[in-house]
Amino acid sequence: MEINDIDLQSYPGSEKVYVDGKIHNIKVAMRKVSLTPTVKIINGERLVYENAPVYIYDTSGPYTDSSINTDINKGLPRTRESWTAERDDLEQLDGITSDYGRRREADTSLDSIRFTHRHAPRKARKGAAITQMALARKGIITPEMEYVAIRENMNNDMLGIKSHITPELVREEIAAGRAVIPANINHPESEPMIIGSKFLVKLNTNIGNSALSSGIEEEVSKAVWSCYWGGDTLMDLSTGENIHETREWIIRNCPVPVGTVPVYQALEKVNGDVNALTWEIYRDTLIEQAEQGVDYFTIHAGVLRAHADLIQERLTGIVSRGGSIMTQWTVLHNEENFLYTHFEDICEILASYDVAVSLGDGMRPGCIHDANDKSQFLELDVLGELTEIAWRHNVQVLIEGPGHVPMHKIRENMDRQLSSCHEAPFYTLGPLTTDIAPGYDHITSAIGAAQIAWMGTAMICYVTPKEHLALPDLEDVRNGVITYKIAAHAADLAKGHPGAQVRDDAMSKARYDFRWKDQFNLSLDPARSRQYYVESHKGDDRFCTMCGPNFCAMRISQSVADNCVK
Ligand code: IRN
Ligand code: FE2
Repeated sequence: MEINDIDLQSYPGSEKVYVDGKIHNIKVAMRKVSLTPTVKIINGERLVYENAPVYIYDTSGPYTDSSINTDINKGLPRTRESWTAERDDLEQLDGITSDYGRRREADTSLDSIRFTHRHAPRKARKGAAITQMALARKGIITPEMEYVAIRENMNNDMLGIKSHITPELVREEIAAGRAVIPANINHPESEPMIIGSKFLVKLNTNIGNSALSSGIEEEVSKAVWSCYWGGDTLMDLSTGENIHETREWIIRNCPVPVGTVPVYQALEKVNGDVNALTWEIYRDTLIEQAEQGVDYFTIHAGVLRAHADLIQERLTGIVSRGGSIMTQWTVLHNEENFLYTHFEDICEILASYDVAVSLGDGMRPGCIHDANDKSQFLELDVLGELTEIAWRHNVQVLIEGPGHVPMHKIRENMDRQLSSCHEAPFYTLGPLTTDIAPGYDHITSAIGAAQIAWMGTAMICYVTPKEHLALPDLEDVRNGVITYKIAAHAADLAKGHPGAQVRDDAMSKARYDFRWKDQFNLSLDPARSRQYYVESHKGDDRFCTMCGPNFCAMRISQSVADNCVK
């Protein structure tokens, strides 16, 4: 499928609305779903009750605003640029200082697809502390902080639901390191979002070409598509050709924060030879990507030389790509991991652009057998050490977690993460709760993701049905995102996030009223729910083919209720 085939206007009954900030001159995007009225005939009298619209947290960006012309060759509007335009703690660079990616691609004659609008990147002035964490610690509520506070409260202001989520709470959580707003100053196309256990559970999607498949167009399509279905952040895990250019296209067209694993590109630069990797090559890659606008980096700095031998006790060794690369490097060189020894230098670079660090779990278990073993938890302790270093540099931190974990071992992961990593937000990959269902690993993992999110994990990394089997296509991305929206929302309900239940209640009422269109429009996947209904529809809207006309319990129960009114 090409990007043109994606029907981005296909959320029926919806319109894009914007809520104004009270502190800053910002407009927060939401999706408003208008509902039809409830109609009842009682004692021959026709009674009509209006149903209030429902506001939905919206990650689709300008693509679903019919008043904005989007063109992937030009990129999205650079809205956030004006928020920081006046700031004198930032300086404009003359051009891309780290030119490696472009030089290399010039050789591969990619001129025809070269991105048309390049922007000179910005950076913190020497000595200036510009990150969201630095500003929060100074007591400043930034436009980004106000934006996420409004965004998290979708329906609450309108419905008068009391919410404790205020711009001041956001500031406090960022200052304490318990929440992260990934917002590189060089990614002004992105709409701010927050990752922290007091906020809505977020989901990350991974896309990226490998050496074998996927072109730039296709990757951009997947990025837009994943945002459309509800992906809160997006990681570009490309490893093949044209990494720099693919990423440029994705970032310029992406309304959500973008993450990467920079060691993948560093390894490309030495043609896949782990032995030839150096700190200098890695450092230049960090700068190159930070200037492009990557919002968070997965950095496997907790993989230590001393832990390499422990993997012999495992059934599936190391399953993290970054973790395996760095472990191999420490063994080949018989030296400590340069990401660990240079962690202070890394933090200095990240702080200049406000790139958040997502401390990689290179030792995450890759099977049920290896869950919660020694190497996994030793690494977690190292991540806790690194968290404190990053915070000293005002760098925002996420902690990555497993992997494959059976249900009875999930709680220990959350408890240990909280105590080892000083309450920095936890970001887990599933976890998959069994190993026996390839083809269905979006489900094996969503079971674990829902549980760990309920326990306080702030972001869950999606898994698609193709996990362990193949590179996901657009349909897999859609199935993965929706499955993870379910896990995240189930956790939001269980955690009592203010207003989370508004959409469920509206759906249930529509179901009880047989307002089918409203049910489709309120659902996570309107197209699919509608399709299933329509396919077997028998002409009467007062039942579906599941129970037929005489056995619809809701219908029977309604006539009981209506008779009581008489
Ligand atoms: C998330 C939690 N633990 C791992 N992840 C994600 O796994 C991470 O953010 C990245 O997107 C992906 C690949 O990481 P490895 O295999 O290089 O560790
Ligand atoms: Fe796996």
